[in-house]
Amino acid sequence: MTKRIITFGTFDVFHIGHINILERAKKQGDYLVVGVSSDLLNFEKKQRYPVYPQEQRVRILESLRFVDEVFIEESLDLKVQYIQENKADVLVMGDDWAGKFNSMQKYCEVIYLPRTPSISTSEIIEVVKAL
Ligand code: C2G
Repeated sequence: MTKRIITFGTFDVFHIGHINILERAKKQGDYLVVGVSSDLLNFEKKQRYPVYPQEQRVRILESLRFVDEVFIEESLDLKVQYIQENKADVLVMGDDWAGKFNSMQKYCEVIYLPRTPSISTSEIIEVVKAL
């Protein structure tokens, strides 16, 4: 049976940390679905709009060979719905979210993978600003 994986994130200013988590997420099963935070949801989470608009972030993710399907995540409160709609067997998140999604264990397996050290969208924005 096909094992379906789901993961979520903004994936703004796409970088190697994003590649690493998506590649490792795909290795947990056979089919990887990615929920990309909408521009508005990112504003709610981080009090700023992403650098890349959601249509571009979706296109970048869709072009990766280890990503099978992409949808827009409109709200953090719809996790259960997204997991069920996508028939996800496993939810994968970076360990900056460790523990935060344990309530989803009722619906699927939940795995937190270690983040890639020393890189983040916010740090890249700071570096570019300082140039
Ligand atoms: N990530 C990583 N290593 C980094 C940076 C990010 O493994 N150096 C992972 C994060 O842990 C996350 C994914 O890449 O699993 C996407 O990161 P963000 O775009 O920062 O995601 P975030 O805005 O935290 O959104 O519903 C959950 C949220 O939508 C997650």
